[in-house]
Amino acid sequence: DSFEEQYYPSTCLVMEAGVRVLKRKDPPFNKLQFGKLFPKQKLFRQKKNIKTCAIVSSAGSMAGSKLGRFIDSHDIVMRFNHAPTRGFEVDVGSKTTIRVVNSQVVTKPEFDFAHAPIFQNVTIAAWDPGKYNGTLEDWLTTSDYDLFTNYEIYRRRYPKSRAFLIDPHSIWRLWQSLQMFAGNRPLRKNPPSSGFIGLALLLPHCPVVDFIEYMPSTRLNGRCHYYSKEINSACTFGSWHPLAAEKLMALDMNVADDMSVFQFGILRMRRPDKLLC
Ligand code: NCC
Repeated sequence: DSFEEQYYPSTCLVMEAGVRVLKRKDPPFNKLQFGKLFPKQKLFRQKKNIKTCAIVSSAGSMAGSKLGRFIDSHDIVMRFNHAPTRGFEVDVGSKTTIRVVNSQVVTKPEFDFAHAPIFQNVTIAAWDPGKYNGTLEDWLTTSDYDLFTNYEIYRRRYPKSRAFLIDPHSIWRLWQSLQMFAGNRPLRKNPPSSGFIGLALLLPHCPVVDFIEYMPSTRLNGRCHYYSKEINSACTFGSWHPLAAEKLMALDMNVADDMSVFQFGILRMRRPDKLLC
């Protein structure tokens, strides 16, 4: 019937965006000296052994969650930007496998991307949206922030590191998936938040993804981050990123019950079967 014709699972839409990291063989980087900086390794070490993944949002309402042990029980733990674990272990855990960082964090001196311990001994996936219809060549000169300089410094300093750049085209494809989900409500043409980019990057690698405190739970406290005192609800509901649309789409992908989502703050998503999409 007409409902079935229209309905296409959101998980499939997110998978089809194909959010990915740039590889050496990708043009134009296969011809550029810069491309030699990209790690030869895969994003994750042993894909077959990955069963569960946790994504830890930086929301203020992570505070008091006591989900640290639960988070650390996952095979992969994803965090964002400079969100700390030290001092917050009970609520956010201590394990970090991968950090998704935006280009401000790579660039601005206060984050000290090339030296700060928080960015070492973890996989890094850095992103910058570039222009909506820009080529990858354009991106190298018109990125929002010049993440390339510090990326190069970092990679030369730690040649064995797994530090990747996310393909900006794949970020805009994810935006398009989001717009498809939102239907006739036009989204502002700003890239999704690191949280949603991270989800799309991780889902193809994980049969089960638990996204913690992305959908605001009953712990909602108005704070922007669990690691700062700043009160700012825009961090939760969005002002620049299309955050509300992202969260509605994530809720549409969720398979956990309301108790899990709204009391504990855990959204659960399953990687869709290839036959489904
Ligand atoms: O705040 P930020 O995000 O680092 O948070 C990481 C991800 O957690 C989810 N989140 C965060 C706070 C909150 N109250 N609710 C949430 O759901 C979001 O999914 C978010 O993506 C970013 O996405 O990279 C962002 O980065 C910050 C900032 O650049 C870094 O923290 C470095 O200081 C941006 N803030 C500003 O530029 C002022 C934010 O808009 C997006």
